[in-house]
Amino acid sequence: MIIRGVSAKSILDSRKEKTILVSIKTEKGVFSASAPDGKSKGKYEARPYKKSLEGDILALKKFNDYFNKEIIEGFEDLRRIEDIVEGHVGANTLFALESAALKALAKEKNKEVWQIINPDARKFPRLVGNCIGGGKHSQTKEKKPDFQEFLLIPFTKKIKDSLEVEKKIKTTVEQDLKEKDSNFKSKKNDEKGWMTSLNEKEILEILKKYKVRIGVDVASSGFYKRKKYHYENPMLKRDEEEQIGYLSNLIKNFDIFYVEDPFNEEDFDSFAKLLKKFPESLIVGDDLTVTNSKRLRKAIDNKSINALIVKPNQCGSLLEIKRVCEMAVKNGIKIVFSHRSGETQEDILADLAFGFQADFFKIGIDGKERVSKINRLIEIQKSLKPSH
Ligand code: 2PG
Ligand code: MG
Repeated sequence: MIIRGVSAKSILDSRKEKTILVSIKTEKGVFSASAPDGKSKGKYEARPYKKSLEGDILALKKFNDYFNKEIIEGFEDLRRIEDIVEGHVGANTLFALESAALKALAKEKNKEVWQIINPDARKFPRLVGNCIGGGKHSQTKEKKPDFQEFLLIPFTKKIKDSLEVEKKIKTTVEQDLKEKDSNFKSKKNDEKGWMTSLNEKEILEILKKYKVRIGVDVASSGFYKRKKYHYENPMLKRDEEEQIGYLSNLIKNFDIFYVEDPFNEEDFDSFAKLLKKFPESLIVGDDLTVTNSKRLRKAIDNKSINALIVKPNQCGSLLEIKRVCEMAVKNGIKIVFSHRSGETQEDILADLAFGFQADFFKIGIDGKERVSKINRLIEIQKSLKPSH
């Protein structure tokens, strides 16, 4: 496949903030892909743009003539694209560019995007759905939970059925919140999780009655300052030991299956202590590992996690994502492909999650930007039906 031209422009994401859309022209047509954007970003994530979105658009324009000298025949040839733009664009731009290239390549080869990554992929990830939110994703002056996300993790064979389970529970949870939270206004946050003034214990008390596994994204780097976790609901500070104690009680009392970023992004040791106590739960790195193979290596050496978040635009390079996924599989670490809080209707995340054989797919339960990706996963599952 020969790339005849590359162009980019800015579009608006689900938060009405600017993000990049990249288009690639080949003999077969024009193929576009856009990048999401986060709000509770890890300190070690790659920058979304080198200097600015506009600067990256100009950089791609400048390199336009270099692309048509390269022949792209398979996934590994993304290296040729990376060699051209490396150091000149940020992770959002690189991810959108490589995604558009994969779409073009899939068309060229008359295949699906996931088949370009791994034609033998068969296992489907379990959905991890955001039901109630707080932290940085709920912009409000009123009280809110300090934890960023309360997640539902159903287990059904069909993705379609898991989505139904999530939707049903989320609707009933609205009634629970109406009863228990006098400030509740049926409002949703950035990821379409319910906004509530309840705190994490009160929320978990509601969720524990449902027949589904429960997860939380503590996103604790967001409220860690001067060696303490600064809780606001209720107002109190916890040091490392107290944070371990508090989380251990929650995991025990509410049978929590999935715990993301329980500690600050530098604290590999506390992650390891929690994992040692709860090897049956998933202790998940997000800001800790930022889809970066060096950070993952450190987490593995320290025995800090048994699951990790993969967010393509944390690093931008699909080749690095492949390295991260291979390292995870080799070391028995579960892979969770994840959306960002600012999303577009781009659905390639589903192909990537399936192609890289993710164990979990973390995504909102409603909103067109989230549902487009679940629908794509359902479509892939339907297309493979005879063998299932
Ligand atoms: C997270 C993500 C997605 P953001 O912390 O896991 O839920 O949030 O995209 O804001 O980094
Ligand atoms: Mg997270």
